[in-house]
Amino acid sequence: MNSQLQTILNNELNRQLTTLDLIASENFTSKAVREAVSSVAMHKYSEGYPGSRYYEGNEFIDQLENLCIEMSRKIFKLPQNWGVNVQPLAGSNANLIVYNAILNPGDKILSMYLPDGGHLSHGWSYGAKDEQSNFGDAKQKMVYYGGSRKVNIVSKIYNVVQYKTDPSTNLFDYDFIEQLALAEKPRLIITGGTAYPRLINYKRMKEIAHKVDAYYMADIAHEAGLIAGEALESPVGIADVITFTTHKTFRGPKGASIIAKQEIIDLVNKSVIPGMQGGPNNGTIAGITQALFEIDTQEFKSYAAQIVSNAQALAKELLSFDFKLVSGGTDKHLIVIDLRNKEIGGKFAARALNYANIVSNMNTIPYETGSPLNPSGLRIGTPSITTRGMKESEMKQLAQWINDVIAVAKEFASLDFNEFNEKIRNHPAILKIRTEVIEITKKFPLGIK
Ligand code: DSN
Repeated sequence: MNSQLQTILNNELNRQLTTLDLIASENFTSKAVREAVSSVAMHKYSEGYPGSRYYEGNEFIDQLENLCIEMSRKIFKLPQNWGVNVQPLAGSNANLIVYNAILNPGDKILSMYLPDGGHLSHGWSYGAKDEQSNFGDAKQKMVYYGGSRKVNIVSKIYNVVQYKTDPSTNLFDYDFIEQLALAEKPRLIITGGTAYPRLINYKRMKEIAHKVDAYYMADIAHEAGLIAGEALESPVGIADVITFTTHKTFRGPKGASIIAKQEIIDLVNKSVIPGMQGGPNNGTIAGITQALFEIDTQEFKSYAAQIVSNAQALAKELLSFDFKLVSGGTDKHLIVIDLRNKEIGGKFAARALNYANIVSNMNTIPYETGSPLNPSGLRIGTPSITTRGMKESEMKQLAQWINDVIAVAKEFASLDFNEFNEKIRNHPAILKIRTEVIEITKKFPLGIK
């Protein structure tokens, strides 16, 4: 390998080995998954589907894709009349593929408000509001009609209205979502996203969608591994269509899949090719297949349950340090900390933690008063540290470090960000924690060298 490239990759490997990854959407794969991804499968073009390809030489790639589909069916316990498409290149593509399959341009989508934990690919625009709500004052603030700046392609193509969480609980208000759906009559209702720490009532959402003759799509990108590992309830058999990525709790390579009733999968298949993609990444499909075999073990079920136990233990410890958590805690793998009582923004907190080798990301919180580039929240999650083998007792130590880093960082939180970096980067208290974190990473190694 080119030495310059090799150096970059070695440095990244060293970073991964010596830091604690709390980014809720990241994980570490097995050697077998990485070998499958980088296998000769990546060389092959296979536009089309098994048995019906545009290129010759796909007899083994057909077997590969069929195996991936078969394992997906097994893992997600798909009913006979449901199908799978394993070709989407990423989660955002998977969502767009579904919209392209079942909607027409201009159709209305009702999805979760992005700053509350939705996702860009569920539609996002901002700027001057171009519509007004007909709801009374109490509920007015729980609807978002978007703005004139259509920053995501989904908002350019479709008419997107968003529901917010209840301002007092940060939970979904299903009665309100129903009221909104009845008023707006969307063609598609979406749940899921990046930062909602609580369970979603899939049955209720389906009832709401079907009351207004809309499709219901559950985007389970974050929860797919927890659902596959039977730690959380599954929307299979409830939602009309389900999209997910394969690299978060699922612990596979970066990729995505769509599962749905067969009549929707027939439309999805056309939406993938010729609609939106060319040849699938067959290396990725090989990696997803290996990940599915790993999920099909008792060990993975224990792993999925441990992710949730760890997140709940970490939440409990953080509460004891007077951290405010969005919705008060978590039912799954992620926690959103509202830092306002700690007098430090998410950008500053995340950077200070990074200097202590604890990697997280700044995040908006419901009813955000900051900005997306300096929001009031910090999102953390337990999939990666659980892959390292950490358990509840390590969560106590982790909460202590987070508290100590933030206590130091808040002293400098009113400085300009560059000055803040200078003060924090080599602050003795941060260096001490960094040394301790490096020690614990040795005790819980990744085994990915
Ligand atoms: N980047 C993903 C996440 O962090 O949740 C969403 O796209």
